[in-house]
Amino acid sequence: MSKHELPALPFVFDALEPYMDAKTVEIHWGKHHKTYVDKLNLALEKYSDLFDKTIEDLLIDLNAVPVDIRNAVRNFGGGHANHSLFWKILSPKKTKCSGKIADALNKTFGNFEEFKKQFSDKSLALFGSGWVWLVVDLKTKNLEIISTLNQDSPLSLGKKPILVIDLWEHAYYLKYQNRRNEFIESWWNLVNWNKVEELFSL
Ligand code: MN3
Repeated sequence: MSKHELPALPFVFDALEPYMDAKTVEIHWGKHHKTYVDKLNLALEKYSDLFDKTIEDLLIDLNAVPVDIRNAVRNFGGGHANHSLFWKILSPKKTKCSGKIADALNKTFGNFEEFKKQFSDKSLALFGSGWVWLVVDLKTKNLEIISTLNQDSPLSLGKKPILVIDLWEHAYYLKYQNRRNEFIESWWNLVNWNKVEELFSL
């Protein structure tokens, strides 16, 4: 049994400059993400046997979580899992979409540029705070672009996330203010396609 922990960043704070500034990364990870982890642990204290479950297992079956902490697990647990993936698929080094994921994207969307356009359009159109994802539907095995609001996780919808952009204002406001389109365009430079391929192939 162990509490959930804030995962170490796979890069230093200023590694994603100029696309994502050091201050934003520091606050986003060290304050926002950390708060989700802390509040998740606090909620689970009442049902400490749930510390045996991974955050993924908790989110896959929210109905198995006691009703009085279900919303806390959905929000804070979702926040923890979503951010953990968000950091994992960012890289200071430019990578190229290739291999199996490139083939699958071509098959589903026609070509990479069309995928990128649909993903960016959905990110721009999202109203309020939330996330846009590339997921594998666990039943059909198809790739899909979906959005979720607040800290909802695709895991709770029967989908496996392999790529994600955080569209809460805290993810970009310091550098981009209201220019969400510029943040989205910059974010593409940071995607770690090697990691996406790895998640896709699991
Ligand atoms: Mn965030």
